[in-house]
Amino acid sequence: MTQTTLRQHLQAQQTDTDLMILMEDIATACRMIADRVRHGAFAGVLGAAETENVQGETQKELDVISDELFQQVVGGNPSLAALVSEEVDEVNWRKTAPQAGDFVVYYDPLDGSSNLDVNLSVGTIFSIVRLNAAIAPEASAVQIKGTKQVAAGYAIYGPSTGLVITVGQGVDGFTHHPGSGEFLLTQPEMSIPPETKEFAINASRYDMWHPPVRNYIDDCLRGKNGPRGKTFNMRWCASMVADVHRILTRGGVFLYPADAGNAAQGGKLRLMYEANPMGMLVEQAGGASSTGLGRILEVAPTGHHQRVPVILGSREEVAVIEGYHKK
Ligand code: AHM
Ligand code: MG
Repeated sequence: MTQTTLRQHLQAQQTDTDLMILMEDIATACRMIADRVRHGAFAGVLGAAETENVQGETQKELDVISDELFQQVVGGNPSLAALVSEEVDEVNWRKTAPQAGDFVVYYDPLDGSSNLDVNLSVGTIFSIVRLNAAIAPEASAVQIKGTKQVAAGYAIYGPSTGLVITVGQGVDGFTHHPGSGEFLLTQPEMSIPPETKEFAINASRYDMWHPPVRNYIDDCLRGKNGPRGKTFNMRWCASMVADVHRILTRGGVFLYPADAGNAAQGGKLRLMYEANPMGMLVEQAGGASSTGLGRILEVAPTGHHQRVPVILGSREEVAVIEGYHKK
């Protein structure tokens, strides 16, 4: 087993010290969230809290607990300008006069939390942008394109706790080592095969899909004798972290398109703390991420809880799906 710790790895990549400390704070928050998730059944916190988040979704108690932990641990970082959380309506400003060099962290403290009571993998997703100029602390100031991310990643709370990160130099996977408490490098240089025969989509929404997505899936399902000329496998975890982790490990494509049921909102998944960080990770691993019509990282945000269609994974398959959209 490699003994490279998260810090040693970030130092080897010559990561700026402020960014390294911020990433370590995020890793600490994730370790603490992992502990709460693991003890959730004993503490009786796997159920719904009596609240809704800004998207009108019922919050799980652990959603709220995870968000509080993240705020406590990461919110104290001295280089942090603001936190933007899936669970909190307003931008959480940590500085009254953010300066060039300060960071904005966008995060989903517990993604896939509908899987908690059935004991499937969930995770924490984060995206980090560094300000290149002083800003006034207004919500519009955090509407920054995904191309400006300096780092992104997620923690996955599964059979083991993993941490997958990029600081723009490829993607590396770590596993929490319970004895030492460290995240140790276990999956260096993760890369996504360009081609695949596996897709992930919530097929119960078939009736609501727009023609490009329906035609693409129909053609995949026709197998060897259909237009794609190969048999496809299907997976759907209903937990984006788990689906993306599989794609980073063995390839595949993930789709959560806009459809007749969610088009008014722009899709289901959120741009700034779900699509952008996963998009950066996938691109850094040699894959592609698209709305169907263009690169996710190029979407100009209009709100910090904005939703977008998400198609990501093996780059040749993403290009095929974009082709169905252009037809
Ligand atoms: P959440 O942030 O409220 O957990 O929602 C995001 C999750 C993703 O992890 C997952 O891909 C998707 O919602 C599953 O949606 P569905 O329940 O429609 O399958
Ligand atoms: Mg989420």
